Amino acid sequence: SKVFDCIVIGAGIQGSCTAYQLAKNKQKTLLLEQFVLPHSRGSSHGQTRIIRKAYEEDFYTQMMQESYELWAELEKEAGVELYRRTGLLVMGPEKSEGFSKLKDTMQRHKIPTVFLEKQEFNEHISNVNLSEGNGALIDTFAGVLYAERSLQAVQRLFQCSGGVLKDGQTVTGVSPGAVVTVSTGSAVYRGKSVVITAGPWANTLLAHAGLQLPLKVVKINVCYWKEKIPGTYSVDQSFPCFIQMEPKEGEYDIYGLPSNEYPGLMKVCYHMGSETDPDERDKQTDRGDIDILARYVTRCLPGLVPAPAVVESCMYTVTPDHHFVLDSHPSYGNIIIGAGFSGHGFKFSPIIGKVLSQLAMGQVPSHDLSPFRIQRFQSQSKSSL
Ligand code: PYC
Repeated sequence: SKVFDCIVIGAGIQGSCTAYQLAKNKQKTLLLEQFVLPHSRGSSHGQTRIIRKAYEEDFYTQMMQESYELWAELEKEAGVELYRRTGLLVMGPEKSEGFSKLKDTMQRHKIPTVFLEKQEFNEHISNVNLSEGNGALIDTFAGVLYAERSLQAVQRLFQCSGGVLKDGQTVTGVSPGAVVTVSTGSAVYRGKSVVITAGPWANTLLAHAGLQLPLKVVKINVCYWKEKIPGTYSVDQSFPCFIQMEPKEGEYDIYGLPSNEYPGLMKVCYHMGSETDPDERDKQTDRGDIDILARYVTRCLPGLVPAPAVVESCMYTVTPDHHFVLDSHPSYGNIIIGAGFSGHGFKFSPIIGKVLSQLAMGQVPSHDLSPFRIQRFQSQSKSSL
């Protein structure tokens, strides 16, 4: 049978962007997806995601500089709007390490930012109560990515560049070698390299190649809250996206996006969930996160009814340090892994696609990937590898 230059396993946003980069570079590329497309069973569905440069870590802010350029290129190539600028309001305990680091990173990289004192906050941001002791800033070029539209656009561009996309193909075997053999229930494919971007199924796939990563799959309750007065938190009223950094000790961030997919409903979610088997996602019914959100909405977003009107489901695949895995397999250099996006990878997908494609083509990646190496887990937990 035909040997592909590369087989990408998993057609979520990371795999689709990787496959597109490969096809653009004239690589004969096969993109495999276990479910029939489109679907809502992974981590790339839903209408919107946040795009921002506001990060604590320099390496994410730096990668986002190029990611914005690649998103703009994609928009042009696809001929559809993928990004809408709304700004991002970040609120967090003023004296916390996280909020100070984020402020420093924004300043060091000269990211256009507005710092809001309490009085300015009250003047400019209506219908939000800033928590006691919290500081606030606005990442002015942040906004919303149209997620599902982006995924479909990238897959379309991939196919227009000569790429082969096969959905409804569950991979049942990966045999390493100079040419890697990938088996599905119905066919056997061969590739000079393989990229595994299987999201919550990363470890299921990696088991075929003798590797397990310390990944935790969690179910996210994607909650939409009704505006008491329609339009209060809408993009048309210039309401921004927001991130509330850890509202309380031991809690995770809360984030929100102005009403969009459901007019009159605003998306406000908790940045963590309870562990789940990705094949049995809907058996996880924990709603502890919704209780935290309801208390936050009551306290800080008084224009919303404090009980979610719609709850949808998504999954995060979380690493112990919440940083991605972008690396080659430690024993097989032609098996490339993109995993553990920990609920904040979508905005990076064009740049992630670029660096994973570079690894698959045996090139030196154009970004420093040292924060994303598999080796970092070895000192933490030898037994998990
Ligand atoms: O990384 O901005 C983000 C984000 C928002 C919601 C989930 N991730």
